Amino acid sequence: MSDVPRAASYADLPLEQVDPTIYRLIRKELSRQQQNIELIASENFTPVAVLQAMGSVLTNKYAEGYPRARYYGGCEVIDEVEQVAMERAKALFGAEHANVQPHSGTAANHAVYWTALQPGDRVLSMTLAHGGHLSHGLPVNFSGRGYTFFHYGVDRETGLLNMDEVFAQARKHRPRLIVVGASAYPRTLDFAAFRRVADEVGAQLMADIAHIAGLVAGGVHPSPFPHCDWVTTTTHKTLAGPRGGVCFCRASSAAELDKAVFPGLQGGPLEHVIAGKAVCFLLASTEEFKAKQRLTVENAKVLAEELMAGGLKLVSGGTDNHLLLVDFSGTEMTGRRAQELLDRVGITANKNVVPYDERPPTITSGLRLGTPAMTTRGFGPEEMREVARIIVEALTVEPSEANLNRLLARSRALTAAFPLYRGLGV
Ligand code: DSN
Repeated sequence: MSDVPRAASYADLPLEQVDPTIYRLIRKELSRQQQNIELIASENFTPVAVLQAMGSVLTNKYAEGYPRARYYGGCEVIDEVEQVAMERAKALFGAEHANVQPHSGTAANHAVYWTALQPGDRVLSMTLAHGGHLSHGLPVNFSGRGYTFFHYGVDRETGLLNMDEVFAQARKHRPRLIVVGASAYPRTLDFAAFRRVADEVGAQLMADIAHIAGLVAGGVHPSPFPHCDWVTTTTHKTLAGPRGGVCFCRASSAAELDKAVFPGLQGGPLEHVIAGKAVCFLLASTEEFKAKQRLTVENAKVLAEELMAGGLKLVSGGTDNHLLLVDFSGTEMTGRRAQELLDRVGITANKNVVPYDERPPTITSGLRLGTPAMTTRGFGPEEMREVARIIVEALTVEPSEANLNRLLARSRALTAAFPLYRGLGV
């Protein structure tokens, strides 16, 4: 018999005892999330039920393959988990086929390119400089290296996508695939109009709805279905689920897309995350979630109006969705300085390039703000008005210690009134 007492085995001990360092850091991050006003447009607070699914024993299981076609034994339970996730994803969005294995939104995009394109093929997407995404053809990204991307952007005057420009670019470059989707575009995407462009030039159409998936599920943004041949998303932004990706396609492309995800691009799926996705899809089909999506948009409009009333300029003059972009072009303020000032007063946001920005991405002339996380937390229009006032003051008052501390106290008062993750063990 071993002389190591069974009770001393780390396998059964809680994190707090096994690794006090990591335990303390998780507690510290929990406290940061509880105290601050979170306005990063791509972040959210996932429900405890999703955290539980992700922290479960499903993390132990290898399951390369798909339900009922795996390369490992013991997958009978995992098969059910993944099947539930797939069925819920399809039902939520009205899709013919869903692959819930992509580890991220970028991986989901990679899988669609891998399926729909040959290396070097021409693709048309929104430029990152106007709100697109790295995986929509940035030269240093796999997408820009593997395929030939051309870009459309927004009008300099209006900050809006101009479908005539999209048409013109499509006619000029004859892409095999057109990508519609953005990570910093505050307005509604017209998927039907993109379909017409794609049909005119004989291209396939892919929507990347990572940012707006929750709004689509909640019925407050038009759906990319059935207009798009391919749809990708993350599950952790407006959907408020676990960090991960999903891709959708028509039934006729299902086998090809599945082959692209596995074995094309990934090995073993993260079944604990897939379980979290299943929980997220269930919750996103509830009336409570839909009401939150409506409030997310209303909160963004209130935030936009109050910021403009306070003298700040917004790209496109407002918002239709969950995010807005403050534009400091032509002023002394930069995105980086604004992010630092807001950090100092307990508000978390990110600097962001604005269309036609003359400053580099490390500085920027813009600040991206989003309402999903604080709406999940319970903020309504009244709280968003106070948030806007704090932002305007933080960016315009003399940044003395006294002024900034006064604003910090006001933002702490707001978060204290809306407890987050009460009673969470770690
Ligand atoms: N990094 C994400 C965002 O903040 O929008 C996009 O992947």
